[in-house]
Amino acid sequence: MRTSLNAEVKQQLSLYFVAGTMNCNSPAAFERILLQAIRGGITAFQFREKGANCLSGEKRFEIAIRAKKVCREHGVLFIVNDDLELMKTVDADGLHVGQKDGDLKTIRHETKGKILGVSAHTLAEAEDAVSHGADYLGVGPIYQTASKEDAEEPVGVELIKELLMNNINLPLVGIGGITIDNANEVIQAGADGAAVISAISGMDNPEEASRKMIDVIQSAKRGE
Ligand code: TZP
Ligand code: MG
Repeated sequence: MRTSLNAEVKQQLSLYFVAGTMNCNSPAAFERILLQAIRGGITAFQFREKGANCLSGEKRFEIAIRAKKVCREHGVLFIVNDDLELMKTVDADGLHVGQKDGDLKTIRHETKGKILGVSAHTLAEAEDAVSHGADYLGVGPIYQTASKEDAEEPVGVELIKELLMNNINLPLVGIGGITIDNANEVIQAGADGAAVISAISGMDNPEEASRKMIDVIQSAKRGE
């Protein structure tokens, strides 16, 4: 059961777009960019509405519902960042949590039947997430990022290699500073996918950026 879920999740996490309205300047731009990213071929989306200028309450809920709807219509996985209640209310496919987002045992219990992703920045954090039943790991920041205020120091693709050498066999998604120019390196190191904010949301043409990125990732996965 774990193994087949793993294989499916590995494919679904190939190009994982992460964003909230604050990454896109306005709620309207957020919805437009998400649709463009979907048209470009993203395979998963994480609704990460946090930090300065983020929406709360009813507005947050409404935009999450619409984002989930458009993801579902196009077969894109819809994950909510660090908001268990929102994940449940909108019936998302899963939840993503960081190291400071609460007790993993409780979170795993509360996300039964859903995909649980956990951010890991060291081997010890990865092992802890595995032992608590995480379904995939967000590994990073791989490179320097400007999109997360409290980001840890970049770990490089070496952490992905280290996790694999230590038999961490959950789906691994690199995150942090990943662009069209280095996505190849992340997949070659053994990651199953790349998660990006600015490489899609910060582009003039998010659809084209997504298309080029998924092409690079799929080629790297085929070993080309
Ligand atoms: N977690 C680790 S780095 C990061 C998050 C949410 C930000 C990634 O943004 P970008 O623009 O793809 O570097
Ligand atoms: Mg968090």
